[in-house]
Formats: sequence, C-alpha cells, structure tokens
Amino acid sequence: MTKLIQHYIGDRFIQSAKRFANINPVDGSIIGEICEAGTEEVDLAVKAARAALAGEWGRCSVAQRADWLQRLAAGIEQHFDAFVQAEVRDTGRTVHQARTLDVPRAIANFRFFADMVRHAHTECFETTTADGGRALNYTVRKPLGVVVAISPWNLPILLFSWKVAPALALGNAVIAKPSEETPSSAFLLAQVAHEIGFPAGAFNVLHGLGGNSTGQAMISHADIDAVTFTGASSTGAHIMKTVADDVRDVSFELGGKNAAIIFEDADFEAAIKGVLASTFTNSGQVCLCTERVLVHRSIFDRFVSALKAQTEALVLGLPEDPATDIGPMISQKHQAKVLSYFQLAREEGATVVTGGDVPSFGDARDQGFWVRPSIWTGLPDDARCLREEIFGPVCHIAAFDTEDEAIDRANDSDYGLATAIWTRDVSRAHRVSPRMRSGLVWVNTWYLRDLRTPFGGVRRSGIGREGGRYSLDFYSEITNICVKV
Ligand code: NAD
Ligand code: 6OD
Repeated sequence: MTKLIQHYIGDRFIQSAKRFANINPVDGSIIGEICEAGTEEVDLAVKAARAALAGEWGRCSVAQRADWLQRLAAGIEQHFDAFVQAEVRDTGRTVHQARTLDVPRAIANFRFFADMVRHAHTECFETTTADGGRALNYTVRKPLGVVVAISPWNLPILLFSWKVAPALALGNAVIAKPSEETPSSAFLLAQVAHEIGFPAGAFNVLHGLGGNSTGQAMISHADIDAVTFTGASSTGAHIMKTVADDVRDVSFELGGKNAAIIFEDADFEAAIKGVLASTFTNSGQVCLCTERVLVHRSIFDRFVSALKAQTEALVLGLPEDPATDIGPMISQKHQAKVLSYFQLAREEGATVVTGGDVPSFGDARDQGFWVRPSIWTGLPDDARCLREEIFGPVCHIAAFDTEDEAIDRANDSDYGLATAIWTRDVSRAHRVSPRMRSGLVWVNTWYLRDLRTPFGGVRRSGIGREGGRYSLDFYSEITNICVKV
C-alpha cells in the first residue's frame, strides 16, 4: 500500500479528495499519494493559525517557545532514520548526504533558533524631555502574525525548517508548504509536532502544487501577515506582485548563477576538489552551486583536464550504495529542462569536455531522471547557458587574464547569490571579496555555514537576509514604546 501524505491543520491530519502521485526519481516509481489543498483547506489553516495566536501559543513565554523548538529537534532526532529515508526516497540523494547534511541541519535549525531567541535583546534609550525631565524609549519584539512559508525540493527538510524554526521561535503561527516533489519529511515533521503535543494551530502543513493551486491560495489569502519563500526567481516575482496590494512583508531566497574564480596562486588540488563539490553536490541542485568557473589562463588547460578526470570518476548510483556520489534530477520535468540546456549549449557553440547526455544503466534506473555530470568550455559570456540558472550537474569553464577582468565577468549576471574565490594571496582575498556583487562570498571553501551569519542574495537572487539576528528581524515586528517618567 502506498503512503498518503496529508495536511496538518490545527492539531489534526486532514485529507483532500484531490491527490497526485509522489514519485521516486531514481526509477520513476510511484511511492505515495499526496493530498492537494485548495482554498478551503488554506482557509481552515489560516483560522487555526489565528486561533493559536489568540490562544495557548500566543500566551507562551519566550522560554516556553524555545522549549517547544527543542522538543521538535529532539523529535527529529528520535525519528532520525525515518527522516533520512523520507529525504532519500523523495529525492534520490545519497543516504550519506541525508545523514550528514539534511537531517542534522534540520535539527540544528530548531536548536539554533531556540537558543537565539532566548538570548535576543532589544534597545532602550533615555530621552531628555522639553521640561528637563526624561523618558524611556524601548522596543519590544512581537510576532508578525500568520506567516506563510513556502519551500522548494532541492534540500527539502533543511530549507523547510530554516523558515519554520525562526518563525516559530519569534512566536508566529506558521502555515508551511513543502514542494510538491518532496512532501514526506514535512509530513513527518507534522507527525512529530502532533506526537509531542505542539500547541494546536501554531504549526500547520499544507501539501499541494504551486501556481493555480495550494501555493497560490496561500499567498492570496487576505488574512496572512507575511510570506517567506525559497524557490525560483520567477515564482518570487509572482508572489511579490500577488501580495503587493495588501503590502505584506516578504523574504525571498531565490535562484543563482554562481561564479567560482580560480586565481593562478590557488592551491590547485584544493580548488579542483572545491569546484567539484560546488558544481556537483546534490547533482548541482543547490542554489549555491557553481555554474560559471573562471580560471586564470596560466592554469586553464591543467584545470580543465583535472576537473574532467575527477568529474568522470563521480559515481552515479543508488542512494544506499556508499560508493555513490550523486543521484538523479528531481523529476522528469527538471531532467528535460537540464537536457534542453545541454542541447542549447551545443547550439551556442560550447565544447563538451565531458558528459552532456543521459547515462544508461541497464536496470530500473533507466526509468529514472538521470543526467551525466558535464563540463563545457568555449561559450561567449552572453550565451543563455551562461546567463540562465540551469540547476543541474554542469559548469562552464572560461579563462581570464587579470583580476579586474575576473571580477567584472563574475559580476556580469542578473543573479547575485554566492561567489567562491580560490587564492593563497590573503590581500587578494580581502581585496576581491567585497567587490563581488553577491550576498555570499566563500574564499578557499564552499557552503561552509554558520547559522549566525546573514544568508541571502542580491538582484534576482532574493530580497532580505535570514540567519542569526537577520531572522529575528524578519520574523518579528518591533514596537517602540516611549514612557515619560
Ligand atoms: P519553484 O519556485 O518552482 O517552487 C518552490 C515552491 O514554490 C514550491 O513549494 C512550489 O509549489 C511553490 N510555488 C510555485 N509557484 C507558486 C505560486 N504561484 N504561488 C505560491 N507558491 C508557488 O522552485 P523549485 O523548482 O521548487 O526550486 C528550485 C529553485 O529554488 C531554483 O531556482 C533554486 O535556485 C531556488 N533555491 C534558492 C535557494 C536560496 O536559498 N536562494 C535555496 C534553494 C533553492
Ligand atoms: O544553508 C542554508 O541555510 C540555506 N538556506 C541553503 C540554501 C541552499 C540552496 O539550495
């Protein structure tokens, strides 16, 4: 029997008559059925969230909210293997990645924001009044209210909890929707919330599609207070237009077309290893992944052949096999999109250094959504393949001559999420990093996270920052109180 992914509204699991299939991308098999929420379920969730704010959840102290987050974290820990399995079956990622990155980060997200909110402080000023007396000006942090959190499929529970944890920590009531491609870990989190008796209506999970469906109904509801969204830039633009009339607050973590710059003085082996990881982690389906590699001309040929060799050694395999490096694309639709760029790259004049096709396995994987890790050279900077986000296992490598040229070409993008710089020259690292037009710069590393730091992008890569105090700021409303004493 296949599992049925249901909504969690108030403190109850609710089914919808409308459903669609949950598909395992490794072999295209159907692994479950997903309920699709419509306006009725969205309205129920908003009412449950309002009731929570007016009830038990709204009366919780900061310390009590922090305790609830710790209990959610403990619940994930207790069901660690089930969360790993859920992530692996929905995405085809390796068990190793789910065990070492996705599920531990979900736990860390809840623990981090529980601690953060306990230690958060606000300002207080003494103001002199006209009659020579004084007033105290101080600020209080209050929840925004009902927060809609919408997340994508690429790092399902990591990104879902990255929004839900701070929103709850600040006392909001949350209505969250995971991607239609990857509902299972969010469904499990709802089961954990139910199991520990999380205050009813504070945390609601709806399942369903995005446009013309659940997501659209969520962002269009008149009684929500803010939308926090991670996903495609085009979806972000659409959400912004939708909530504009009601002037709702938004936080957007969107797409990327990230560059890596390899200077001639870089630790060569470290740079190869770093670019291999930044291009192919999660089969290139991470918003921070490198798609444009700029290498100093003096080491260009050596770099291309070393990266080619390491790319060809990557093992595309079953998630449970410890030898597997990477898995499939998330869906047939996404596989088709990535392959359309492979075709376009050829039309735009690329030299295919390696890959560029679909691997053949001779087993059930041939019904899955696989793409071979690929490298191109020879494209002009204005090629569509170098300007549009592909979100697959592919990078283009180009040569540069001067530092200024590398910076200008890396910055020549509509996106601005993450740049990776590889150099042994400390002065250069500090000189180049602030000139990058991106929200994040990693030097001699990639995707090294510290949850206290601001995370986000510029231009088509997003609006606002989350992480640390930036999340406190987004997920709360501040009132200034002036008391004449
Ligand atoms: P997507 O925008 O298609 O979908 C993301 C979520 O939005 C899903 O839950 C979907 O159902 C929902 N959605 C879609 N249309 C909607 C609408 N009209 N109204 C409300 N909700 C709607 O993105 P995706 O394909 O799931 O994810 C891949 C994209 O996400 C890539 O562009 C990637 O770069 C980006 N991303 C960015 C970050 C970041 O931190 N900057 C992180 C992960 C992924
Ligand atoms: O690590 C994070 O906090 C984060 N938001 C990662 C986003 C990855 C994009 O796919």
